[in-house]
Amino acid sequence: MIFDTIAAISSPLGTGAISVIRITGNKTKKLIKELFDNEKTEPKKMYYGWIKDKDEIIDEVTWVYHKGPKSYTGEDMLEIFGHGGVLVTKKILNLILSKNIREALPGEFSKRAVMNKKMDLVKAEAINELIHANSDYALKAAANQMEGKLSEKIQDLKKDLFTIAARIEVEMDYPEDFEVDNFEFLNSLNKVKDELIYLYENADNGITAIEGIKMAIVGKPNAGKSTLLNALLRKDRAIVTDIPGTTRDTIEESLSIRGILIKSIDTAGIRETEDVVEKIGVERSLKAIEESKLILFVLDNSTGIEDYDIEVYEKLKEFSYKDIIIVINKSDIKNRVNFNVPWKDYDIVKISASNGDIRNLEELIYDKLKNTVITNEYTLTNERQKNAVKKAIDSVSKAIEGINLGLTNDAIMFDVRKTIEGLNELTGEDYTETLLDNIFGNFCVGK
Ligand SMILES: Nc1nc2c(ncn2[C@@H]2O[C@H](COP(=O)(O)OP(=O)(O)OP(=O)(O)O)[C@@H](O)[C@H]2O)c(=O)[nH]1
Ligand SMILES: [Mg+2]
Repeated sequence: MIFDTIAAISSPLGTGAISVIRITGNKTKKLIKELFDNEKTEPKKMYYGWIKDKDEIIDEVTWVYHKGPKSYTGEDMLEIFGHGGVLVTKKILNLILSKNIREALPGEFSKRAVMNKKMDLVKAEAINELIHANSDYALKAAANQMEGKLSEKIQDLKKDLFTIAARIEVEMDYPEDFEVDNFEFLNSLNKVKDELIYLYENADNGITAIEGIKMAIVGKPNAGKSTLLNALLRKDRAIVTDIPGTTRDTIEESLSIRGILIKSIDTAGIRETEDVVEKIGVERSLKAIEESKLILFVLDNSTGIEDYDIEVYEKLKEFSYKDIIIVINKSDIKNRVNFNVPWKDYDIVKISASNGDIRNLEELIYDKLKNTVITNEYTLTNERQKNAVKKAIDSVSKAIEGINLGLTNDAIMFDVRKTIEGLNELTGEDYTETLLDNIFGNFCVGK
């Protein structure tokens, strides 16, 4: 496919040692001659020289030319490594753009790589997920997928489906000469279905590893919820005071507990109140509970169980299907009252948030969540992939049902083809411009 020539700054824009500018498209080779005093264009060799705009020196750079199709995008490509200043890098880009070259859209290099069949969509998504990963499990999930085993598996399944389709076709063309072997078809289709179901059922682990797990910190005012958020983050993010009702709105922050990405929400203390602002805060706290998978219900060791705690407990009853941990905070203070937690339905752990003594809580959270983020090289990592596999499962199931019901070969063929289409959607072989724009629109510019 032939596209126009595009350029972008591929390194983060800021002051640094080196900046990278990338160009791809068929004007690349001509551009090298226009930009550099050194015109050599032997591929994959690093050259050194100056970039000048007429007589004005812009930067001293190195560059590498990649001749298509042996490049990231599959087209002629140029990578220029300049000194990492914002202004100088922008100047180089502007000079390139002045030569009738367009500035690249986000992810456009990777989009071209997919359109030029240098990689499939699954791998392109994995690269993007790898770049954005901010926890070990997310990184592992992305790296696993980037390795390409999932793509290979999909190609194998497609091969099986093509073989079945070819056999059905032969039978349709020569019905007298061939006997339909339903048993063999069913066997192959069931094998494909089982493999797809395995992918589908494990997809949530990949999605959770990448997207993180929502965790709400709830409890009565002054229990120490904001102090706990700060302790988990190891920084002073939320305002802490001894005045009950300090946190008015929910505060969401990402953190990592032993490599698991957690989106932690500090909430306003839950209590009956006439204060309008606080009331809204309480409503938002309840919404945070609804949205979260894990809930930390914080109690205050220094006060013992109070009516406010009972109020929170009653509210949480509706959510008992979620993971709930009762956290007894301020365990550094000797409690004056007899402290017995009457609720035995949840795990209980003692901490002191203000002393940073939260290790046992972190261990418990890790134990509860670790099985939800374990991935392997076949794990899907986003909803788009999961939906495509679901479509394929539905179609292969229909094909199997069709054989069992003795439907015509035509009808079965239709569903086998639909299954292949679902898999093509997964790997991006059947793409629409809108689908690719949606996906690559979330990428960085220059990737
Ligand atoms: N001794 C002791 N004090 C704590 C601990 N955790 C929090 N505190 C104190 O308890 C008070 C309330 O803490 P916050 O973190 O603001 O409590 P909160 O639950 O966020 O309160 P609201 O936002 O009002 O609902 C502050 O004075 C904290 O310093 C702890 O582990 N030990
Ligand atoms: Mg607070």
